[in-house]
Parts: sequence; C-alpha cells; structure tokens
Amino acid sequence: MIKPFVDSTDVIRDGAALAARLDRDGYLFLRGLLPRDEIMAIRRQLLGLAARGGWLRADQPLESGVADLAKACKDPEPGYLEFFRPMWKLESLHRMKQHPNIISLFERIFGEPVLAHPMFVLRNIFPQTRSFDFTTGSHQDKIHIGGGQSFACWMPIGDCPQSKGGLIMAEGSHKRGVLDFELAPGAGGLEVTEKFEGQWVGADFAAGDVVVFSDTTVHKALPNTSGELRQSFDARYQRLSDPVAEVAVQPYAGIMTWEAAYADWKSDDLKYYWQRAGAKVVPFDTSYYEKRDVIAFERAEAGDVLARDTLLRVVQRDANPEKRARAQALLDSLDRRNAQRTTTAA
Ligand SMILES: O=C(O)CCC(=O)C(=O)O
Repeated sequence: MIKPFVDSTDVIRDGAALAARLDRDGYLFLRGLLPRDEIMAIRRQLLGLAARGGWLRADQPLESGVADLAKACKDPEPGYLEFFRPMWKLESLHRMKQHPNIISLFERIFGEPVLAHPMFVLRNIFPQTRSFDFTTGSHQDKIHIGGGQSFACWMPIGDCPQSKGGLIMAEGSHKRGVLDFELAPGAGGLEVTEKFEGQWVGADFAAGDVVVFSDTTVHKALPNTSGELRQSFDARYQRLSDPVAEVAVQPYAGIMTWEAAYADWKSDDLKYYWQRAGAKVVPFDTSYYEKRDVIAFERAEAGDVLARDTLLRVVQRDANPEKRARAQALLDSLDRRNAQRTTTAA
C-alpha cells in the first residue's frame, strides 16, 4: 500500500521546518516548486528529440508522448545513448537544474551556500510490457553519487500520475547508512536486499511538483503502465562547503565531454560554474561499485543475463582497462550464449 506523501508546500519559506521534516522523513514533497509553463516548454523540446529516435507513436499527437513499444530501449544501451545525448546537452535542462526556486530552497534548508552538482540524470522510461521492464528498484543514491551528504531533487517533465511510474519513498529509511544490495534489472542496476524501515509514500505529480530526498533514503519507481514515455529529471544538491565526488562534476556517465555538451549553448554563465564557486572535488568512493562488479562477473560467468547492464556500465565507464576488457569478454560470451539459446528454441 502506498500512502500519500506529507505535503510540505505550506512550509516552503521556513528553512528550519523544511530541514526538520527532511531529517524526520528523509524526503520533502513540494507542489509547484517550478513554473509549469517552463517544464512544459522543456517537455516539448524533449519529446521532439524522442520522436527523432522513433520512440513515439507517429500516429499520435507529439504532446501525448505515447511511446512506440517496438522501439523500447534503455540506458546504457548504445541505441538509447545515441538519442539520449542530444537531450542531455540541452541548455534549458542545465538551466532548470540551477533554477532560483530550487537553489533558494536548498539555501533555506542548509542555511549556507549551495552547490548544484554539474552531473544530473534525465530519464526516458518506456512503458512496462511483458518483454520490457526498466522500473527502478529500491535503492539509495549514495552508492552512485559519493562525496559528502547530498540531496536529490526529482521531478517529472510533465504530469506524472502514479500509473506513469512516479518515484516513491520509504519514509524514514535514511537513518541507517548504506544498506546491502544486489544487481537488479531497472535504472541504476541495483536493489536494496537488507531489511529497511518505512512505509512507502508517493503522489500523483503535476508538472512543477518535486520530491527532495537524502542520499540514504530508500526509494524506487512505480511501473510505467501508462503507454506514455515517462520523462523525468533528477539532480543533486549539497552544501558548497562539503566535498563533492569527481563523478558528480563530470557529464552523466561519461557520455560526452563538457566541451561537447556546451557546443550549442547560447550563453556562457553556467559553463564550468562549480570551478568558479570553489567546489571541493574529491575522488569517488568506488567500493560499492567494486562490490557490484564482483557480483556481476560471478553472475555473468554463470550465464545470468541480469549481469548484462552492469557489464555494459563497466565497459563504458570503468577507469581500469583490464576490468573493461574482462567485462567486454563476458558480455560477448553472454550474448553468444543468448543467441545460441534463441537459435535452439526456434
Ligand atoms: O526516475 C527513476 O526511475 C529513478 C530516479 C532515482 O532513483 C533518483 O532520482 O535517484
């Protein structure tokens, strides 16, 4: 059962009340933090780019965002990244991440200057079908974000009823550090396996509504059963005085360089802003990924396709060339086994 989020919109100007709720529940739900028309303008841009990838039904109006299920794909598949890159570069998205309404919200919560992480995630989640499911499992962001304490701000790009696969939170689950995990099929590729506290809470989101949550709050997405592409945005914020991990000041998942990201931008004010702000960049704690990769290599050796997305991530993102080569070899062998199975079955 999913209970409604506690709505904190009524205390939005009160930094102490916001900080107290965030500490108590591990999240804050805020209606209309961002202007609806700004979100809808970005939605139109993103849908136009999704249509170029053939991701949307050509016989339906573009604004409906109805997905072409035959084209379902997911991060980090190369076919997904090809059409995702032009989306991630959009100046409007990077500007939205620094929206004064978000920055001033965190300034009130922290009572000190804020760093918006340069890295953010844009999601295009195709509807769940019998053969396709990319629903994000229960996880904590700390593993992927590293650094000091950070907080995510998640928002759908457009309206997002629960049936479209919004994010839900395990209330009060943030107090016990990083919990044990396993590989999982959805976005992020991991799922908490250790028992955690907390009632699941959520809401139907309207464009402009956001949920803010801590890097140890357990959260997950609901399945997208709507027939539409669920597009959403999640960025992280922290105290400028805290350390920020290297990975959080790089473009998402190494998909391009900053030079490439900035190539078509009209203004310069947001380029390399964290360097001028004096962000304290520290190495990324890779220990959780090391543990993930041991599990993935073992599973891949046993022929388990669940390891596939982790192997792809290692191939695309790991700094160690030997590890990348091992992941590539295991990926090839998994794909060969799979092809043989399909031929035998046919
Ligand atoms: O949008 C999703 O499905 C996952 C988002 C998420 O887990 C996050 O923002 O940390």
